[in-house]
Amino acid sequence: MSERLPVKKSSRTAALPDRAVSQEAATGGAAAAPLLRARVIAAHGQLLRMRTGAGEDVLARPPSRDCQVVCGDYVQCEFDARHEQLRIVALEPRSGALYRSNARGKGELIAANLSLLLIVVAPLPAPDFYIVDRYLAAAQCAGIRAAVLLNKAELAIDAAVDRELRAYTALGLDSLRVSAMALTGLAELRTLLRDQTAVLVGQSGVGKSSLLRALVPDSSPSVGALIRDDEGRHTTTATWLYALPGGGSIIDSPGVRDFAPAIDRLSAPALGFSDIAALSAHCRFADCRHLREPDCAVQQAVGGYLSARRYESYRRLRRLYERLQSAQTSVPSRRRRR
Ligand SMILES: Nc1nc2c(ncn2[C@@H]2O[C@H](COP(=O)(O)OP(=O)(O)OP(=O)(O)O)[C@@H](O)[C@H]2O)c(=O)[nH]1
Ligand SMILES: [Mg+2]
Ligand SMILES: [Zn+2]
Repeated sequence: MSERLPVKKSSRTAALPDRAVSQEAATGGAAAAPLLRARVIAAHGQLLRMRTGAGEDVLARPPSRDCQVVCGDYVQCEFDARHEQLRIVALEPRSGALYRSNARGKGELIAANLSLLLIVVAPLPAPDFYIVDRYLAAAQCAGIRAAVLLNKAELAIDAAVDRELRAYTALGLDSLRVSAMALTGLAELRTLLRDQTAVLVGQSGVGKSSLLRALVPDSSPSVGALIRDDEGRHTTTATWLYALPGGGSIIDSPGVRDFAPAIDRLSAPALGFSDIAALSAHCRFADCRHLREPDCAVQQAVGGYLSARRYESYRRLRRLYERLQSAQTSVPSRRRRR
C-alpha cells in the first residue's frame, strides 16, 4: 500500500510524485539542474538531513508546512539558487508507514518505508506488554513485519516475562534474545535485519541505542540526537536512520512511556490483533466487538488459547479506539478567527 501527500510544486517541476521522475518531463524539455534523489535520515529541526545514492549526506529544506516528511522517506530535491539551499520538491509514495495517535487521536507519522518493526523489551525497565501489543497492532495494520527483541538477556528473566515472550513466538512472531552489553544473539539479529529497513521502538532505557551501536559500530551518537535526562543518562530525542554494514538500514527512535496506534489506520474489527482476528471468524455476529456479545469465540477462548492479559490488552485498545473516535466526531469544527 502506498500513499501520496500533497507536495508544494516548484515552478519548474509540474508534478513529481512518482518514483521514476523524468527530468525532461519535469522541466518540459528545458535544460535544468538535475533532481537529486535522497533518503531522509533525520527529520528534526528546520533542515532535513538526507543521504544521496552516492552515500553523501546533505541538508534540504522541507517542501511545505502541511507536508510531513519523516525519517525513511525517499524524496527528490532541487537546488534553490536564490537561497543556496537544496529544497525537497517531491515525496515518493510510501510503504510501511508507522503512525501513532496524539492525545487528540490524530495520526502522527513516525517513520516511513519500513519493512521490520523491532519492538525492544528488557528485564529492566520492567516490560509493559500492553505497549508491545499496540506496536504489534500498528505493524499488522500497516503491513510491516514485527519482531519482539529481548535485550539485556544476560540479566535474570522473570518467569512471567519469559511466558509473554513465548506467547509472541506462538503467535508466529520472531522473538530474539540479545545483549548489547555481552554482545550475544547479534548474529541472529543481523540475519533478521539483512536488507530491511528496520526501526527500533520501545520503552525508554531498554537499550535501543546500545543495540544500534553494537550493530553499526561507527555510529557516533548524532549531534542533537541525544540529551542527558534527569538521572544523567543519555536518552534519544530524535529519530535517525543508519546504514547497516551488511546491507539495509536501521532507525533508532526515542523511547516511549506509552504508545497508541493511529486510530484511522487500525482495521476493525480486531484492531490489528491477529489472534483475535482468527478467532472472530467463529463469533456469532460478523461485527462482534468481542466485549459482551453472546456466542463470542474470542471471549470463550480467554484463559485457553487467548491469555487473559492479551484479551485485556485488546479491550484497552478497543476502549481507547472508541473514545478517540467519538472525540474526533464530536469536536465542533471551529471557525477561523479573522
Ligand atoms: N545489562 C545491560 N545493560 C544494557 C544493555 N544494553 C543497554 N544497556 C544499558 O541500558 C541503559 C539504556 O540504554 P540505551 O541504549 O540508552 O536505551 P534506549 O532504549 O536507547 O533509551 P532511550 O533512548 O531513552 O529510549 C544504558 O545504561 C545501557 O548501558 C544490555 O544488554 N545489558
Ligand atoms: Mg536511545
Ligand atoms: Zn466476538
